[in-house]
Amino acid sequence: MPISPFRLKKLMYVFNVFFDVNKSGNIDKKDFELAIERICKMRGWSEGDPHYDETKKILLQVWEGLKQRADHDHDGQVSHEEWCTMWDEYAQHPERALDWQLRYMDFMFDMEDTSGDGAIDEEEFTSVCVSYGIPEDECRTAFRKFSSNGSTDKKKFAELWTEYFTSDDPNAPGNFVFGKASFD
Ligand SMILES: [Ca+2]
Ligand SMILES: [Ca+2]
Repeated sequence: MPISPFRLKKLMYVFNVFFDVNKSGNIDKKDFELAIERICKMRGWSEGDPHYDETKKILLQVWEGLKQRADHDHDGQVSHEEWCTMWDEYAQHPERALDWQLRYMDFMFDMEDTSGDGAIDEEEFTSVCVSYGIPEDECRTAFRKFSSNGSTDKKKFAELWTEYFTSDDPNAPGNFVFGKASFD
């Protein structure tokens, strides 16, 4: 069965906003290098800081994992089609999530939980999403749509994350976990 237009929109949104940092139309190592710089700059971590090294290590592992599973034609880049194929396989068996997918999910949670108290609140979520170029109003609206009680812990985040990549229901709260408030 082909991927529904709705799920395709969600997959391409994450591709464009969170992964293809240099807007080249493909995901490759360069995007991850730029993401490392950008995230560390946002958090105030310079090279030599253990947080910098940790961020770099995790994101390069994410890239290696992504490349291994998605880059079917081995050109060192993950195309739109390769990206969507991989996530469609995930949608069919979310319980068999790949290592890099879980690692990236954890990474996003930790990045958004700036205070480190084990939950993401609206301010934390908004400041990270704004750094990805999403308008502040939209981040806040999205947060309120997926977070029923004003904060989201890691367990809830994992459920929302899975829903984002698997659900065809336009009202599923997980649709909003990447800061987009509507896919109309
Ligand atoms: Ca790119
Ligand atoms: Ca490729």
